[in-house]
Formats: sequence, structure tokens, C-alpha cells
Amino acid sequence: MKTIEGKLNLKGDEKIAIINSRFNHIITDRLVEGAKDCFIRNGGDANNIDLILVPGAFEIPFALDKVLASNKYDAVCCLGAVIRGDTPHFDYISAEATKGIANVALKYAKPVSNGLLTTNTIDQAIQRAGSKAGNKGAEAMLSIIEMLNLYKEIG
Ligand code: INI
Repeated sequence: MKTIEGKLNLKGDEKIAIINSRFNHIITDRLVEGAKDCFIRNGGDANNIDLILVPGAFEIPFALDKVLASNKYDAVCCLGAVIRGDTPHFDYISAEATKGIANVALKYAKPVSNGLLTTNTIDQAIQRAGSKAGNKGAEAMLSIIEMLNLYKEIG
């Protein structure tokens, strides 16, 4: 049996867009830090990252479509934090953002990662943005790196 998988190293010329939402930026800025740090530590060049800011998670898929259509990037890392409040708003925003990212990504043959936190509390978000439960921004970037290399292996 032949196993085909993506390595976790970069050449240094890969161009990446990070789309980050300003909403809950206390959390999402930490996700960007984690993603950037992961990219650099795996051989990427910080000069090859463009950070694209959108108002909230709902807007991520629209920006993602534009970014991928521009053909300027090898991969896109989507980051955001949707935190449950007292109304059903959370359910609509998190579902639409997640579905939207997947739907847009399927139109293009480029790696896209979903680094969208969907948490019940702000504490859970803090835990996933560089404390107790790691940094989901870094995990989202790592998945892009693996997928970039997997695409090369698949040909
Ligand atoms: N956007 C988020 O990114 N996170 C949230 O927790 C959130 N909540 O809870 O309201 C949120 N709302 C804004 C939304 O993404 C859009 O920007 C807004 O509806 C305008 O289209």
C-alpha cells in the first residue's frame, strides 16, 4: 500500500492570505499571531503573508471568494471567533460562515482552512487562542501547509 500525505515544510516562496474578522478581535488577533508564527516556523517567509480584515465571521466567505479569484495566493487561512450570546444570532452566523467557507473553497483548487472558533463562552475562546487548549490559528495554518504539500504529491 502506498500512503500519500503532505509534509509540514515550506520552501519559502509560498504566498498566503489570512482572512481575519475584527469581531472579537481580542481573540482573533491572537489567532493571527498563532497562524503567522506557525507559517514562519515551518519555513515560510513573513513577507509572503497578506492579512485581510473583514468586519465579522459572516463576511469571511465573501472576502474568501474575492481572494481566491484574484489568483494571487497559494492558500488561504480563515480566522474568526463566533461566541454564543443570549439570542440565536450565534447559530446563524457560525453556520453561514462555516458553510460559506466550504462552499467557496470547493470552487477553487487551492487549500483553504477553517480557523473559525465557535464557542459557548469567551473563556472557551481564550483557551483556544493561545492558552490552555493551544492556538487554533496555528492549527489552521498547519493544515494549509499539509494540504499544499499533499496537492503537490497528488499532482
Ligand atoms: N461576528 C463574529 O465574527 N463573531 C460573533 O460572535 C458575532 N456575533 O456574535 O454577533 C459576529 N457578528 C457579526 C457578523 O459576523 C456580521 O459582521 C454582521 O452580522 C454584519 O453582516
